[in-house]
Amino acid sequence: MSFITRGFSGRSRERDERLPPGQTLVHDFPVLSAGPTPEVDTEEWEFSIITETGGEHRWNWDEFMALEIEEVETDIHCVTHWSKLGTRWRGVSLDTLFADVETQYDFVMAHSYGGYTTNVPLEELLDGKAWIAFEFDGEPLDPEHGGPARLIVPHLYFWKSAKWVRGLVMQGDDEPGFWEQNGYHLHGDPWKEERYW
Ligand SMILES: Nc1nc2c(c(=O)[nH]1)N[C@H]1C(S)=C(S)[C@@H](COP(=O)(O)O)O[C@H]1N2
Ligand SMILES: [Mo]
Repeated sequence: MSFITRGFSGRSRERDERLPPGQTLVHDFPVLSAGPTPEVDTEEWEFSIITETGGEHRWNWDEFMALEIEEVETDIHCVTHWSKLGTRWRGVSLDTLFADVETQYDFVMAHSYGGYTTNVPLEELLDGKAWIAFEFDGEPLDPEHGGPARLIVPHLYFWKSAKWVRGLVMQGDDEPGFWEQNGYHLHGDPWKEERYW
């Protein structure tokens, strides 16, 4: 892999171009959790995708680790106005996970250990736009940041990136998840400032 980090030490104009409107750069990694950190060890961890026919695709930790693993370098943007540039992750692409999934439904509800949910259109998860990540910055993902594994959907506000993710359920309608029921935008594009509704 290459270690070219754009932005950090780059010219400030490039940095500014990577910051969506209303965002401020941080260099630490804030923790934002709506509740306590669930304890999930990899022995009991499972991840599933459930379709409208009840069809279920399920992976335990070992099966998951046997999938194609990708390195991802990306900027992340929280609706509370912080952004972090050039974050490095390892994980499995949603394209890989959806390869054998047959569904007519266009929406996904992500479910986490601990009960958190968030809704995302399926097309926002495919074509190299989302991963289930288990490493951050070369280390196993910290429990407080969603370890053992979390969803990352970096082109949407970071509340869509469900920590401690345990599964995705296909949905016919774009029903609101946890924060969306509490006033956050259904979609959450940081470049359009889709913060609240
Ligand atoms: N399960 C779960 N996932 C979650 C949250 C949460 O409270 N629970 N918070 C969301 C919000 S609002 C943000 S900004 C990011 C924060 O991730 P971090 O704590 O790793 O910075 O996780 C998102 N995913
Ligand atoms: Mo957030």
